[in-house]
Amino acid sequence: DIVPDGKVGTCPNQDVIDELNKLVKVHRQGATREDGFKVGAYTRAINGIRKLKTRIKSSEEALAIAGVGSKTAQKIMEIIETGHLRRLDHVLTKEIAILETFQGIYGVGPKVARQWLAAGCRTLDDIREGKHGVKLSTAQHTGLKYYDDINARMPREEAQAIFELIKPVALSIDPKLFVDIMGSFRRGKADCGDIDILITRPTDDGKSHIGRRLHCKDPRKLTTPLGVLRRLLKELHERGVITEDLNVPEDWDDLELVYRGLCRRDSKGLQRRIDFLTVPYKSRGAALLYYTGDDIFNRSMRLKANKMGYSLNQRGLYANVIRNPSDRRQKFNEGVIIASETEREIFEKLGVPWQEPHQRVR
Ligand code: DCP
Ligand code: MG
Ligand code: MN
Repeated sequence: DIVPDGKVGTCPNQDVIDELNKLVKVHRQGATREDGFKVGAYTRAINGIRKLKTRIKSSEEALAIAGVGSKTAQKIMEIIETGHLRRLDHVLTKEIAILETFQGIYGVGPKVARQWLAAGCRTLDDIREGKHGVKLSTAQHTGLKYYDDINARMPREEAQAIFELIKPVALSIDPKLFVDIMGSFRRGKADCGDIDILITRPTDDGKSHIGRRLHCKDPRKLTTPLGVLRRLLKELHERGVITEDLNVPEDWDDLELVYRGLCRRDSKGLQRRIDFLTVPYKSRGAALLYYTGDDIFNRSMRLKANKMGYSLNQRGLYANVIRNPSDRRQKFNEGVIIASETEREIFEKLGVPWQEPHQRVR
């Protein structure tokens, strides 16, 4: 959930956007539910302001912007009139920067970062040296070790080259696999934060990527002894393509698995983040849609689904979902799947015109 920096063209209210973006950063480090709401509110306001062709002149004008309520309108006018927000003078921007630095460690979220700050840690060296009683998980330790590598984005050519080391190995395990790159790569971005690989397999011959005949719990009937993902990871480790595990599935005996790790192109390459996802063949459309993103596009598709009384996730589009009237986020049942095999079906059922992956950005 990155706030767009709006570098496209010249925006007549760029100063307002810049100040509100600082507020988003501040509240992103906040601990309360209220902070979460504010991140959402200011992000929506920023998206509304970005669409304006003229300078905001009055609070009425500010209030008329989609996503702007009375409190945000007040802030907008303060920026228009004084050039900045006084509130930002009182927040400790240095502490915000420290929290952001800590969260650059893989496996560290806002909560842990705040704990470390409260304990007295200020730098990555403090963390590295285990000052103030800091203890790292194995994944966090690896995250810290490769901090700079992991926080650098890679050119898409490198993502492509690494994928080309992986795909043939996967197909040599089972030629019927579907293996492809999702995420920012599929959206055509010039650089990628990580490599997201989706794996599934048609079940027309009664087999799946678990490596065993469907509905058969007998290990002697395994077609690939370790299951496709496990065997693939083992081979990629042996070839030095995968270098470190970060998050490994607990139970491999599932069609739906998530693996997170590090990989590299060759011994001179940087350590890059890589995610593998396996899904049941029936869910492939919904999984493609979800893992292609981007996250803001996904949010708007989910919102559209909810407004139509449906529910959308990486498994499918569901109808007849009964929600708690006083808390719409709470579902009383799962509903029935009405689309999941292709992305197009899901767009159609939602009444959203087809968008190519590269168009799926906020
Ligand atoms: N996703 C999502 N919501 C999240 C995280 C992920 O909808 N909170 C979906 C949309 C993303 C996809 O999963 O596009 C892959 O997640 P990444 O974090 O790898 O994001 P991207 O690949 O889009 O960007 P990056 O280049 O930073 O990896
Ligand atoms: Mg990605
Ligand atoms: Mn990813």
